[in-house]
Amino acid sequence: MADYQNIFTQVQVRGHTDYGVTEGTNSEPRYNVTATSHFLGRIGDAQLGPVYLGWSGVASLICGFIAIEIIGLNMWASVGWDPIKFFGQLPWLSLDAPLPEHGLSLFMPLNEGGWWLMAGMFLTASILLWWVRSYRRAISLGMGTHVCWAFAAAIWLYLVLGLIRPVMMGSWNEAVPFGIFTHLDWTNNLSLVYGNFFYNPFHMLSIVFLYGSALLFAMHGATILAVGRYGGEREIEQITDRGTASERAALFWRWTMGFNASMESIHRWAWWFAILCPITGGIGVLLTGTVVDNWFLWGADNGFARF
Ligand code: 07D
Ligand code: 07D
Repeated sequence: MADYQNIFTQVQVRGHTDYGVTEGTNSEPRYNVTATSHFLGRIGDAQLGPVYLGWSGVASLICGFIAIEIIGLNMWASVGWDPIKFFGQLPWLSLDAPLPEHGLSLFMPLNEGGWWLMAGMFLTASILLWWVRSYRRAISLGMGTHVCWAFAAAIWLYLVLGLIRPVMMGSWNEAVPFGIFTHLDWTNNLSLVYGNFFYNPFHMLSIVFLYGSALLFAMHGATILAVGRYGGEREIEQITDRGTASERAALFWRWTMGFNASMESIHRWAWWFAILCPITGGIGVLLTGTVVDNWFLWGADNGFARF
């Protein structure tokens, strides 16, 4: 008899490596090193690999490695090449954006922003190449490209923060530094210098979608786990049949709040909430300093900020 397995059951499948489908368009070469892990089996699929190695993935990893090297070596140099200080002070170390006098120049002394610019170019190339990889793998598997477009939404915010807004402001100095706490200081400063981000309506929207994403994620995850005993995660069988886990899940929400999403629409809700967080956020950052100089005063002018 077929058994339902979930995180509380003990069975771990250990068979021959499953290489996945090979027919049609998705018979691309994969790096055939595989392993199984008991720990991974507890949180997901126990099989590790095979991984597809394509030009975009390899190029992305090389660019990412160069960016991390430039950032890391600059940080290490900043503590006199002392390895203990490097690890001990890592969260506070930083590779800062170019000095304001260099404007949007592409050539400047390395320690006045040249290294930052080079690291930024490699990091951006790495992220864009990883996007290409995710797009090509999706097409190759005959899937939609929803994951790639969601990733593109995050890349939009990243590009606004480090490229588009600095270009519009005429200075690389506007961009984010590479550093753990320094990028938090930068975030706080941007809010302070431009009159409090809480009065930026696109910051408000971005927070709505951030909090909303967490709420939807909790509701959906909890609902499916709650009908796990009826096989709720086997979505296909659940869509048309009456009396299924899905029907109970839907009824739970209809009885609780009068409305229920469908098995398909809940994933559209999740996708839209998630992508709208960085999309609205990017708009809010782009307007800052370019169109609006002080969000509090802008709020006062528009009737919602009060002195
Ligand atoms: C859980 C997926 C895994 C990803 C992780 C991040 C690096 C960076 C590089 C030392 C949810 C890997 C981190 C590779 C190492 C160097 C040079 C994703 C998950 C675990 N931030 N931010 C963090 C980035 C911005 C803000 C943490 C990146 C803006 C605040 C981490 C970017 C602003 C807080 C981090 C970026 C901003 C953080 C945890 C890029 C406004 C925190 C991130 C490329 C949006 C939190 C100490 C995480 C923290 C935090 C990375 C941009 C604000 C280091 C890569 C400029 C307020 N940010 N951030 O879990 O603990 O994300 O900081 O744009 O409180 Mg940030
Ligand atoms: C950063 C997208 C880019 C990331 C990419 C990933 C790698 C790593 C990983 C190897 C996160 C690249 C990954 C390179 C490889 C491995 C493992 C997405 C990113 C492509 N705020 N605030 C937001 C709140 C305040 C400020 C957004 C809350 C203060 C600024 C979000 C509060 C001040 C900016 C949000 C609060 C301030 C933001 C970010 C509360 C001063 C932004 C959304 C409760 C601290 C950013 C419009 C996001 C934005 C932003 C939340 C307070 C400043 C909703 C909850 C008032 C300057 N804030 N904030 O998805 O978009 O980020 O603003 O107080 O720029 Mg804020």
